[in-house]
Amino acid sequence: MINLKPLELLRGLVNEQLSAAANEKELEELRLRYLGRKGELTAFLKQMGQVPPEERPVIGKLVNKARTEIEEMFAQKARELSSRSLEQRLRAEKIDVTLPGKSVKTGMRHPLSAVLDEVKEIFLGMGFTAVEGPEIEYDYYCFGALNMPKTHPARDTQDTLYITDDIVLRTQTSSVQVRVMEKQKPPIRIISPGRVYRSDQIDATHSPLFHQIEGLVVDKGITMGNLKGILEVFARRLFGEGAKVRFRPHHFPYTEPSAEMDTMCYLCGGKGCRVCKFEGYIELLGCGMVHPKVLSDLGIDPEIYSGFAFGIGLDRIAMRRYGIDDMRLFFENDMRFLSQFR
Ligand code: 2NM
Repeated sequence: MINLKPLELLRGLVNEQLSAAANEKELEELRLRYLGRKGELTAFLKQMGQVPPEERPVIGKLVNKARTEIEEMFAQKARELSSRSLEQRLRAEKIDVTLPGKSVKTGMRHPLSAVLDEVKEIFLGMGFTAVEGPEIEYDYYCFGALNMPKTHPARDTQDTLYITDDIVLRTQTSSVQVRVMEKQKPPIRIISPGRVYRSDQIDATHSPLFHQIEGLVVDKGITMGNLKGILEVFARRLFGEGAKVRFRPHHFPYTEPSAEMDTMCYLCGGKGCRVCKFEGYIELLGCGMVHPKVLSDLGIDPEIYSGFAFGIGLDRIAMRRYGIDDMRLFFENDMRFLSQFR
């Protein structure tokens, strides 16, 4: 008869030593000691040969049960260790997801660029093409070709910045349109955006550098009606479908007739207030039918062709659009100002 007592002892011993095992290495050592080929349990099982055949089913059952239990103890311990090491790793690799992230600084459009893009988009949508030209310009393109001879007051050094006697910083982008008319036969339908310069003292509403977008249409049969239609649509696209405009007679040397277009005051809606100086309307742009002399001097026959042109100051539109009361803010590159236009 085989003594089953050692099997009981073995089970207790394994249980005790397993609880003491601190890591996978110690566990593996124990596994070899008890379950390995030369292990103690294996040795015990080998004694089964000595058990008389009639007792084998009963003894075998008990021994197998003990083995299964011991194996399960090992498996249980292995699970414990692996979950403990996972826990340790999670603790060690813990990150604080509530820490504030590093924000990526993205740029933003300058308010003048935003307004320029908006105005450009409106005219490009009506079939205009944008053309650019030099900011340092011959006075011929800036004045001479625009019906402003040497004696014209606009050419006074009080108003214009001169590089040499006949080279200036352009005072309007009409110079670009002269260059186009000089080279290109009608039909012409262009806008010319860009920087322009005047010899002005800097204050809240004046700057020696400012921004313009001018437009020019030359073709057969162009009338003042076309001018009014295009510019009214422009005002509605810019300020909303309810925008009201009015045209007032004006004078420019290069257009005849000339006009200024106003939009109804955004603050008082036409009643009159401080913003519109009790006019009810605010000036938006200058415009007119291109003077026949300007056309003919550039080789465009005014008996066949006619055209209209307009000039828009972007800085003042941007000031109105964003409620900015000092033009100098546009040019000082102060991030506290610029970062408000995201
Ligand atoms: C304005 C107002 C009226 C204008 C005229 C021309 C050109 F080249 F065709 F003669 N370009 N732009 C023009 C007309 C500009 O700005 C206030």
